[in-house]
Amino acid sequence: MIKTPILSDSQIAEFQRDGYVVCRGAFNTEETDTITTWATEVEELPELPGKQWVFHEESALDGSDLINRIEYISPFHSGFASLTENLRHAAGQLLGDDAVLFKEKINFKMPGGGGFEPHQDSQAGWEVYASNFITAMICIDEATVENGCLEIAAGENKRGLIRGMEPLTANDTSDMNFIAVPTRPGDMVLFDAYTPHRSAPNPTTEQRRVYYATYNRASEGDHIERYYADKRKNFPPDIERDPDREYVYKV
Ligand SMILES: O=C(O)CCC(=O)C(=O)O
Repeated sequence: MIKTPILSDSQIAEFQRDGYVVCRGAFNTEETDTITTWATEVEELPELPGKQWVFHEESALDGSDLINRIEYISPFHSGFASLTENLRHAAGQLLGDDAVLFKEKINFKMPGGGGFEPHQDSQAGWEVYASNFITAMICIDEATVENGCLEIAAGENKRGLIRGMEPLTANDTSDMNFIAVPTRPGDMVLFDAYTPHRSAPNPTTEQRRVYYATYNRASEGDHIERYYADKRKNFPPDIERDPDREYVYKV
């Protein structure tokens, strides 16, 4: 059984100040072991059209094929389906409304896996679905500065959307202070869709898996199916791709 995390008033105040909050030990060892087993189960599911969305990348260490991330998991895994329900409460506390799942994924960041340019999640065109989102990140493997933990710019979410459909430029971030947020398995980080964040590649020999579940206000609609249908047109999972077409990752 995985618990339903409930945020304290001080955690909510921290989020309101910084655009993110780190909840250390949100899940105990037993719960974290369960989530880790589920992540392995998802990784081992057959990769088929119309199922969970698997994206690959090439290792910067040896050129081997790596799993970069797996999205759209809950329809095919009851454990993650229950976890998305558990996380809905904390997301709702920060949204000030009932929360509804918008998207979810596991970022694997295997040895040689790439990092993420500084961006706000809403830059990926999310504003057509809802006005803001809360993402809950659950740490599966220890995330360190060395293997590419999250780095977050506190309070910069107050600027709103800086620019759509491309990551932040060096000019945008020149006066931002990105703080490394190392996490241990079972820690949870919540942030909103305007909070700039980034992470470095993983040059180590250990993988760095983290799970992300993103929610919007239920009063702004349930968009998960439309979101993935829209995304399928421009950036489908690797197994569904037309070999003659070029697909460009934007944000
Ligand atoms: O997992 C990470 O290191 C960062 C992920 C991220 O920023 C994203 O998926 O938008």
